Amino acid sequence: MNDDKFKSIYQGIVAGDANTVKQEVQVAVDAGFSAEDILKQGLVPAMREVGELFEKGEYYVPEMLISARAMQRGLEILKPLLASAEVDPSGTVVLGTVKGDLHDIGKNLVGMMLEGAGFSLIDLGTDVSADQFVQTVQKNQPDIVAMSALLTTTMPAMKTTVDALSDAGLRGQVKIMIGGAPVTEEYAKNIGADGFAPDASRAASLALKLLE
Ligand code: B1M
Repeated sequence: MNDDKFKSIYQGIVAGDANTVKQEVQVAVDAGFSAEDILKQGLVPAMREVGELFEKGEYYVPEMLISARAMQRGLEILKPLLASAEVDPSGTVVLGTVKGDLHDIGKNLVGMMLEGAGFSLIDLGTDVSADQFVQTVQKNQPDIVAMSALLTTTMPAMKTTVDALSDAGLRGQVKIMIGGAPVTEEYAKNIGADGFAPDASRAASLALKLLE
């Protein structure tokens, strides 16, 4: 259940009203609410409801897309607050949503929190193939490869990428972390990743831990 103080943000996302979301997020920031509270109590639960409406057959893909756009407008305001790193670079992370998967809101949040934790970020976007991950690791020598997947059907692309990094002789050079709604700790272990995080803030803590 969302908190009353973020009701208009919540309703704006569910209704796909980007202007209201943008305006109300700014109002909440100006009123002194933390970016994390606005995100966790307003935006994220609203997207959860959008998913539930889709499951019930009350929303279709266009409604999900419009709500996602409204959420992106709110995130644009929160981004500088979430990613206000005041520390030296902790390392470099290559981030992407795996092949076949176009969901990027959670991945973008993970990127913001990583930047906030002081990481340099190479964001490859969505629908990223194993080859693209391999080539980016060869070229940029990051410390961590971070993969997101939101569909049960695209999760296997995480294993394909882990295997491709091994085949290219790069597995020993990078840590691999994964996440996304259907992903679990157990799955991470099964495919040979180094870690799993259930949300964006824990993704940042995990990344720091992996480099200890
Ligand atoms: Co899609 N979709 N979608 N969708 N969509 C889901 C994921 C779904 C659960 C909806 C549902 O049925 N309830 C369902 C997946 C079912 C499944 O596989 N189990 C689904 C489906 C079926 C589909 C399509 C197949 C629909 C269709 O075409 N018939 C299609 C697939 C397209 C494709 O990718 N090839 C599709 C399309 C879309 C849109 C394009 C319309 C849109 C995405 C727009 C965009 O991202 N720019 C969309 C949306 C918006 C959703 C829901 C409603 C919301 C996703 C979201 O942004 N959540 C989603 C339902 C839901 O999740 N409740 C749904 C908010 C975000 C903050 O959370 O992404 O989970 P999340 O990220 C979290 C954590 O997971 C974690 O941290 C984030 C922040 O805390 N995390 C990581 C994420 N990545 C991480 C990586 C890490 C660590 C943590 O380390 C590297």
